[in-house]
Amino acid sequence: MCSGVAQRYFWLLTRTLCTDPCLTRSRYIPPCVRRYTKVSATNHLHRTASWQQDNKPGDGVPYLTEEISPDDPLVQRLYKGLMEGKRGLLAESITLIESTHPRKQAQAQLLLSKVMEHAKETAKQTKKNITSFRIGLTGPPGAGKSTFIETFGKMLTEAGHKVAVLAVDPSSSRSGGSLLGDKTRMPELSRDMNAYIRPSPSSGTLGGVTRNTNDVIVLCEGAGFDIVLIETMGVGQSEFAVADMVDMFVLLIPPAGGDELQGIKKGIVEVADLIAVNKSDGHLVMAAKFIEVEYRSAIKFTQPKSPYWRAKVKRISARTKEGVPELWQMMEEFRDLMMTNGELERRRKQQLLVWMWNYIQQHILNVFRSHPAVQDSLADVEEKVTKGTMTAGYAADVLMREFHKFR
Ligand SMILES: Nc1nc2c(ncn2[C@@H]2O[C@H](COP(=O)(O)OP(=O)(O)OP(=O)(O)O)[C@@H](O)[C@H]2O)c(=O)[nH]1
Ligand SMILES: [Mg+2]
Repeated sequence: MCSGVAQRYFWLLTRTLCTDPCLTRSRYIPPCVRRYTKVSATNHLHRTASWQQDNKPGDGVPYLTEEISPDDPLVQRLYKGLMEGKRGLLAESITLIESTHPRKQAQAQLLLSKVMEHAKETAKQTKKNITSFRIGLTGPPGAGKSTFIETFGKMLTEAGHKVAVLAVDPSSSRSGGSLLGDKTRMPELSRDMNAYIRPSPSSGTLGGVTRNTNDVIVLCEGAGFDIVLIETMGVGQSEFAVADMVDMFVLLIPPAGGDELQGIKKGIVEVADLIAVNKSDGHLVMAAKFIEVEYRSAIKFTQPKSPYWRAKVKRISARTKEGVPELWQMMEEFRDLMMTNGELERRRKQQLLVWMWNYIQQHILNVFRSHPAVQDSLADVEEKVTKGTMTAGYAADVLMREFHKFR
């Protein structure tokens, strides 16, 4: 969430960058700037000018400058594989959209547009605008998310669904990923032909959620996966980002209170449509009941996200499977209700706009942060802010001024 100050400067920055040649495709760097490089006496000015030259028009959206044929052989092959629901080709397609190579990005955009076109056609024929169900799952480390996905996923594939699991892990960019541990906790599901488990991407933004996660969902659905589960750990900001890309958001908590649940942010309870209290088995049943009551009363004070649905709390055991079918019934009830009153479609449309602005915000911030003039002053300004010798607002002014001076 942006603070007021950050929003103010983001707006200023947006205005600035709208006239920035780096972001305007038709305007290249004026010759005066290039000449400036030659005559510049200081290293700083030289770096500023070369930064502008390096960031040629179209940067950040390189595929806009790449031309590929509409029947590009790679795209044709992947598209055919996706339509046939081949998991290997789905994995290859996801790798393609995660690539930062300009040509591959162009191919990825073509592939995505073909998949989306096909989805539109299917919607027209079946008269159903939404044929998939996107579920976000979050919970603190050790809550039993992997165990739950194994139980839940198997139950769904046995009922004839095709389930895709996308892991979004804020720690993956630092630790190299927790996929190995997760896959061993989902031994049956990872062998299931009707399930596809995608590890967390190695480079993360927004706390592990890459800008591609949205596109990955589209690909999974294109390959016939009608249930897409997106798992994230209840730390960082990733769960809020995930909540903006799913139809339903589920919070899984262990039967523990106080200190053990400190990792869960209060805000998550507010965005959850369903709270599952896991491990309600054996000697933990009493503790689970206690937590269930506690959360039921806590959600009474939260503002419902939708006029049609109030968050619910359900005790389950991912280990014994108890309560899991009933939890699925609640999810189906939610989906049907939201579908009938058109809220699901409205949410999805709204989410696309949220993501478009997320991309823009990220890109613009990157441009600002990587600017040499900003980088030169950053350490000093940050130190002053933390020491209390400069206010945050004034510090932002200083950095903005530096940016304006040499842009
Ligand atoms: N008694 C009981 N234990 C469970 C249940 N579900 C998971 N566990 C245990 O809780 C521990 C953590 O389970 P995981 O499924 O790995 O939890 P996680 O949320 O995926 O953990 P991270 O990936 O580390 O965030 C394991 O030892 C599981 O066996 C359950 O329903 N009942
Ligand atoms: Mg796990």
